[in-house]
Amino acid sequence: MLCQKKIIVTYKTFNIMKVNEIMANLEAKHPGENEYLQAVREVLETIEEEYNKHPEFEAAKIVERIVEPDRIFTFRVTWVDDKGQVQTNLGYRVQFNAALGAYKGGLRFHPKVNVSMLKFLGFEQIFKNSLTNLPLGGGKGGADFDPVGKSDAEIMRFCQAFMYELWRNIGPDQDSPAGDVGVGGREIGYLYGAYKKLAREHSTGALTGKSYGWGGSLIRPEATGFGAIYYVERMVKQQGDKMEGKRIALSGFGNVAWGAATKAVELGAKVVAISGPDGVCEIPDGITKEMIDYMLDMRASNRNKVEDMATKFPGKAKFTAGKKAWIVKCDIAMPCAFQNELAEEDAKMLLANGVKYVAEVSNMGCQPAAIAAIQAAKVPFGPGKAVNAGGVATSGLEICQNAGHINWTAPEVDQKLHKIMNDIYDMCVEHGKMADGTINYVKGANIAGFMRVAKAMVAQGII
Ligand code: 2IT
Repeated sequence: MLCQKKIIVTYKTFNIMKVNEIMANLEAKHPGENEYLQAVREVLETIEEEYNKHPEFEAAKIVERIVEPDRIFTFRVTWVDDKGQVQTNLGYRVQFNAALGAYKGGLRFHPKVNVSMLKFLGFEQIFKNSLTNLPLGGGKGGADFDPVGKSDAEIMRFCQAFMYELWRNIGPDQDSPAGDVGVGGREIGYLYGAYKKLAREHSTGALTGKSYGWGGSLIRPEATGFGAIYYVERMVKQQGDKMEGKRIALSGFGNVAWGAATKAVELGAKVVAISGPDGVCEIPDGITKEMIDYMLDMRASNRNKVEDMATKFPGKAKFTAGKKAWIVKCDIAMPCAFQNELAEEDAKMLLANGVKYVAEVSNMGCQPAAIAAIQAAKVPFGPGKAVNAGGVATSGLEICQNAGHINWTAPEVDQKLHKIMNDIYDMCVEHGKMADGTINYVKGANIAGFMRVAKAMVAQGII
């Protein structure tokens, strides 16, 4: 009797996660890795209650294990520019967690890339990939290489030099990178060519986002944006509302914003803003098919200027330098560019202008104070790891097609993508339903994503 009591007391006292203690340890161990610490804190705070109902998780120290990557590769990438000068960059691959499958996640080429950024992205990727219900572990990589202003030949030489190092650590059953900011179809082509030459095998599943015709999947380029709109459509329906006629402000003008704009227009919504590092383009009558096509030219030019849209379509798009997309009055705000791009003051401006929904399409696109302000105003908020999961989900479908040596048609892939997004949405509702009937999509996504990984880790033992 006494003994039993003691066990219960011990369990209650020690077998629970203490977020502040864990965060204090991580802050001491990884000082200055702010994005990574931000991403970890958000997940731990929202899963804490559910986690503590599972003593088997704490017994296996799941949280302490899941917050540290399995391993990180850091390597020097040296290449020769068009002037014949030798350039050196830093390349990385963070292999974060392989409980559910081989490591999977994009490569980001951007001058600000560092370990903290890739650890936050890799950490988010674990739960996002879990939400897709496909056998995908979590990883991320990239380099502090700036593609802006680089020639096509320079991009190719950089991708080849990057692969000299990375090729040994990737493969369809080991780790399969894809694109992210600064890495699109062209870069994946050069990366794959180099991989194939070095590895001496045509192993298409080693990279995703390939072009159609040599292993790429139809709908993969559109998938992140399409998936985001499928998710937002469910958020809108949940409120008894419809997409038709909604004014949408998107940030960025890259692959993700392009896909989202395409599907939004198809559903009868109006995209009234896109943006870039140079400012915002307001499009009062809504973006047209020609303008959406022109987004691809803007990306291919490597100029990184949204002003080009206003120059090409005078009278239709109005450029304002130095401002964000959030100054434009809209019903739905969808950050599609970079982490922490939507700050608290942006959220307040959106709310003052009557925004009805906010959905992150970029990874961790909103700052914590912005999310808090949006949620406090009872405006439905969709978190990136759920909203943008269509991209990696379709990468998973690309790997399936590669493994089976088959190509699915565009409607076949789109239908599977749509089902995956609907399932993710349903899981977020199931785990995010609050006592007052509202849905906390952040909580729902984190719990649903975490549970699958944690159960797999427990089942696979202490490794
Ligand atoms: O953030 C992401 O999910 C991506 N950049 C896509 C990753 C992938 O492996 O397709």
